Amino acid sequence: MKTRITELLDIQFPIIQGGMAWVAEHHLAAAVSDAGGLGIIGAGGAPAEFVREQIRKVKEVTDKPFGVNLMLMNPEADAIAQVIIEEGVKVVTTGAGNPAKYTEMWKEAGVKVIPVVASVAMAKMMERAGADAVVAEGMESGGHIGAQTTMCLVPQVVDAVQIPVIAAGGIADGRGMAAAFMLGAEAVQMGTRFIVCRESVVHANYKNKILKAKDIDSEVTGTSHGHPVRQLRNNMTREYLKLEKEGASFEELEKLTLGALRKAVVDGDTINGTLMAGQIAGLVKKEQTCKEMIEEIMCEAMELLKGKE
Ligand code: TUI
Repeated sequence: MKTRITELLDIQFPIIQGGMAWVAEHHLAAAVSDAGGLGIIGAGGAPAEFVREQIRKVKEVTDKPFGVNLMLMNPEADAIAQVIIEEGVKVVTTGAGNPAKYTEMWKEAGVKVIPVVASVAMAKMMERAGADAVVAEGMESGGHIGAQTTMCLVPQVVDAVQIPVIAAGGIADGRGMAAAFMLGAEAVQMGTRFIVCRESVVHANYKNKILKAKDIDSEVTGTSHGHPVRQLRNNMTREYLKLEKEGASFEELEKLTLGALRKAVVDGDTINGTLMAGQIAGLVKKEQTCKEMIEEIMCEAMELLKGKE
């Protein structure tokens, strides 16, 4: 399948792996890129030199294009923005903020810039700043989210900008991909389904929570202080939401979540860890290799989209 995104990124399939903090490390990124999608290293809150090592490890095992996601709240964001250039990374996606201050230097270095946006206004601003494409991410997604749904956001962004749009949020199979294409998207970004893939180093306890999740099993914490985060319901979310309801301060709530994503991903602590996942977790029922997953999704989507162009 050819779209402006497959051409822009020189990839076989218009499937991009979300830049999930802790989850999107070098094994996963390399496996997705090797399978013909775009693998992404998620910088999350990691130090710049750690990100450099991750980039080098992907380059050691694959010649295929891959990207880095810069989470803009990372205190080392400036340094990571430089590392991306120094290491010759071809594609950068950004999340949780406005990457305007980096776009010029990335463009000059020939890096393709794809900000994740959660509104039409942000998409237009990113296009003006020189972005090559945008990811329009709905609030069905896991992790840090905006307020619009994928179904409403994607077609409005598609109408508002000339650059190609990648849909994200609530997509985990060929039906979701086909639906996104009907809304005008030219690729999809998926996170939750990739968490459970065989090459993902995420602890088995976390994977099992996703595999067993139902439609209603995610919860959004942090709305009261403007940092909404979607994750699977557990002791941590119950405690967090209770404190939030009682009017706890941002600092108090932060204390509760400090290191909690690592606890979930690395230690498999499903009780007090942060199990970031999208609403689509209820649809994710099996562990597969990235190649099996991508090929299955592509077959389903192509079948549904046949004759639609
Ligand atoms: O960034 C994400 N998802 C994330 S980042 C993350 S790391 C984290 N860890 C612990 C607590 C909180 C975060 C986990 N998940 N998705 C992309 C995304 N970006 N979603 C929404 C946005 C966004 C929101 C507002 C992008 C731009 C924006 O505009 C802000 C501005 O400055 O105008």
